[in-house]
Formats: sequence, structure tokens, C-alpha cells
Amino acid sequence: MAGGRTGVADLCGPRFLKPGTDLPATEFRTALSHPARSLGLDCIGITEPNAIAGAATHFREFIASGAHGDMDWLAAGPGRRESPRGLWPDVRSVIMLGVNYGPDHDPLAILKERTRGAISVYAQGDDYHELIKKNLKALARWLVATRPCQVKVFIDTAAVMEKPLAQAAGLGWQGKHTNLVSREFGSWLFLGAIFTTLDLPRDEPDTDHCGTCRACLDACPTSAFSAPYKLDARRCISYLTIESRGAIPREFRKAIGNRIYGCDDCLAVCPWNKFAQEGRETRLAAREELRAPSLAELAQLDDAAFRALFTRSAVKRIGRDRFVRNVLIAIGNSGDRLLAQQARPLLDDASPLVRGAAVWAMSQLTSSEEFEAMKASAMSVEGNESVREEWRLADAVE
Ligand code: B12
Ligand code: SF4
Ligand code: SF4
Repeated sequence: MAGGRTGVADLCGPRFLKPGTDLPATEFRTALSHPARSLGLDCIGITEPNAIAGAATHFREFIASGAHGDMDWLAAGPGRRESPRGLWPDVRSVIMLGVNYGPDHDPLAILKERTRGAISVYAQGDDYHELIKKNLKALARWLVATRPCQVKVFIDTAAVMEKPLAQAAGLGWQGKHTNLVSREFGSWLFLGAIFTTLDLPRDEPDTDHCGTCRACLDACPTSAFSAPYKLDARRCISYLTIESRGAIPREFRKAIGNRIYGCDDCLAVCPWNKFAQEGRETRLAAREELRAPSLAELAQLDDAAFRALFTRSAVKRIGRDRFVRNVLIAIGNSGDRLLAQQARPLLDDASPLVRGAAVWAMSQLTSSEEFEAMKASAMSVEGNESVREEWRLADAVE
């Protein structure tokens, strides 16, 4: 549905059920999938609020082990996240929806282009949160107009365990990489939820089809899986480049390669992607300028240029300093000494986060002699302790 707010009237053509029509629950369920599809929601399933009791145990273990790192918001109010009823006691059915964002290219090809940055597939187009939320709300309005009820709409940011709920609703299964895999769309599905006070017929949960495969576990550049189905987010490049606010720990810097926002490796190697299809929502498709952006250009972004480049993009959420930090790690990994010219001015950046990452980039691209000279002059004025620590720990390459 192109642009603007989709009203109930837009969803009342001859293919759709008219508001107020009284249908048996099973037929109503079928009728619901027509407006969903027309709103760009590619798959739909319904489950009950108590469907994910097992996930709660795993969630508690995940938090207790500290695997969530600095994502304190994930640990907050665990009772709310563990069950939809904990979040909203009146909910009687959970409608799970998936939007296919299958890429039109091999997401791993860019990893060989060391002077360019790899932005994960999900962030190369418009921000899915905004786009899909709008469509979920339109479907929720249709639901309310058709059958009086209360509804709440969620995508990503609320305390909802979307993956286990999607599995319970039959959209796919949580693979060993912990994401939901769909037999129809492979790894490339965004998830969203509508909670409602209506009693709707339930779909059958999907079952695990990973078998003996472990391609995703073996593909992970930072060994972030502590076991199949268990991710230590603190080691995940997606966490390190998007969620983490401080300096990226040294032990992961080389493994990050040229990934400057998120990571798709475990998703991309899944054999179920052979059934994947290109996403049909053009606004989620890769923008030309974000497919293989030049590291040299990205390193020069100031705040205004960063916002302009990433307007309506999820990347904007991390802000210029964290983004340039990531770009500098990629520059350090580029092996291209010419890129030192772009990193060098950032040794004097206003942000200590950027200065620290620039130190590491320069340490990878300059000779010991040059590096020692830069260090002596920087250490005479550097007041930030974490940047001073970067200078102390950096080993310049020959
Ligand atoms: C926090 C978060 C992250 C964190 C942590 C990821 C994680 N796996 O927990 C970080 C920043 C690392 C991250 C990264 C990514 N994310 Co994210 N993330 C979330 C978020 C907000 C919460 C996930 C959560 O609850 N984690 C807590 C853990 C405990 O839950 P879990 O992953 O479901 O863990 C289960 C398994 O570990 C399992 N388990 C544990 N032990 C065992 C043992 C056995 C034997 C078995 C069978 C199972 C099992 O049980 C747990 C509970 O179900 C969701 C949105 C949401 N509200 O759900 C998006 C979400 C999961 N992310 C999403 C995406 C797209 C990504 C990335 C692909 C982005 C990218 N390209 O960089 C990567 C993928 C990394 C990966 N391999 O998971 C999508 C996934 C869509 C899908 N098809 O599944 C979601 C659903 C957002 C959305 N609305 O579409 N993410
Ligand atoms: S997203 Fe990348 S770093 Fe994170 S678990 Fe998957 S392969 Fe590993
Ligand atoms: S790569 Fe293999 S193990 Fe991993 S999710 Fe896909 S099928 Fe499962």
C-alpha cells in the first residue's frame, strides 16, 4: 500500500470482508489474511498467549549468563517479556506477521571488497520499524472495525519474544542461529505482532528443520554461538556494531572485517535460503548508495552529512560517532594504506570514541616509526583515559 495512512475503507474492496460482517471464527481467520497480504505482510499465523513457556526458561538462562551484554532493556521486567500475558493480561490471541526482505544480491559478496563497508541487508533500505508498524496498525484498525475488540501492535522494540511466538504461530522455527527460519522465505523475515482480546483459531506450531546442519554455527566470524540455539550477544558483530556504545573490544576488531552495521553471515549461509524470494516492498530494498559505500567517504561524515545519508534508515539510530567508530575498524582491516589519509584527521575528532578507533585504524595501516611519532604528539595533549589506553595498547604494523 503506497504511502500515507491506510484507512479501513482502503481495505474494504470486493476481496475483503466488510466491517461488521459476522463470520464463523475459522472463516474470519481466512478473511484476515487478505488485508494482511495487501498491506505487504507476507505471512500470518495465530497462537495463544501461553504458547512459549519453554522460551521463558531459556530467556532466564540467557540473562543470568550475562549474554545480553549492555542491553539492560532486554533484562528489564523479565515477567513482561516471558509471556504476552505478562505484558498485557487481557490478550487472548497473538497474531504473528512476517515481512519478507529477501535481498536481490549475495550479501556475502561485499565482504571481499575491503575498501567498502558492508551494511547488513536489513538496514540497506528504509527503516523497517516505521514501515511495518504502519501496516500492522492498519491491519489492527481493520480488525477492530470488523470485530469489536482491543488491540496492541508490536514490532521489535517492545518486550515481546517475537521469534518463539512466530514459531508457535507456525511461521517457521528458531534455527540454530536463533533466528526464525521460514520454509518459504529462508532467513529473511521481519517479525511483528498484533495482540488482541479476540479469541481466534490457533495455527499449528512449526517444528525444527535444522537436522544435522550446522552451517550457521561454523560461519560465525566471532564464534558467538556458545552452543546450537544459544547466542552470546557480547560476541555478535550485530551487537558490537549496533548496540554497543563503547569501544569495540580488541579481540573482535580483526574478525569484524568490513562489517560496519550488523552482520548477515549466519543468516546468509542457511540452506533454507534456496527457497528465499526477493522482498516485494520496494522501500525495504537496498538503496544504491548503501550497497557498497566507500570507507573513504564514510570516514568523512560529520553529523549533518551522516543524518542526510541515513535519512529514513535504521542506521541513523546509532548516531554519527558510533557509526564512524565502525568505519574506522573497517579501515583498519582494509589493508589499504591510502585509507590512513582518511583515518588520520579523526585522531583529533571531538568524540573520544572516534579518536580511540582512529588510533587502532592508524596502528594497522602505518609503520612503527610513523605511529610512534603520532603517539608522542597525541599523548602530550590527550586527556581522555580510554583514548590514552588505545595509544598505549596499539601495536603498529611494519
Ligand atoms: C535483542 C535482539 C538482538 C540481539 C540479541 C540476539 C539474540 N539472538 O538474542 C542482537 C543485537 C545480537 C541481535 C542481532 C540480530 N538481530 Co535481533 N533482535 C533482538 C530482539 C529485540 C530480542 C531478541 C531476544 O528476545 N533475545 C533474547 C534471547 C534469549 O531470545 P532468543 O534469541 O529467542 O533465544 C532463544 C534461543 O536461544 C532458544 N534456546 C536457548 N537454548 C536452547 C536450547 C535448545 C535445545 C533449543 C531448541 C532452543 C534454545 O530459546 C530462546 C528463547 O526462545 C528481537 C525482537 C524481539 N522483540 O523479539 C530482534 C530480532 C530477533 N532481530 C532480528 C534480526 C533481523 C537480527 C539480525 C539478523 C540483524 C543483523 N543482520 O545484524 C541479527 C542476528 C543475530 C543472531 N544470530 O541472532 C529479527 C529476527 C527475525 C527472524 N526471522 O528471526 C528480530 C525478531 C527483530 C524483528 N522484529 O524482526 N538482535
Ligand atoms: S550475526 Fe554474525 S557475528 Fe552475529 S552470530 Fe550471526 S554470524 Fe555471528
Ligand atoms: S544454517 Fe542450518 S543449522 Fe543454521 S538455521 Fe539454517 S538449517 Fe538450521
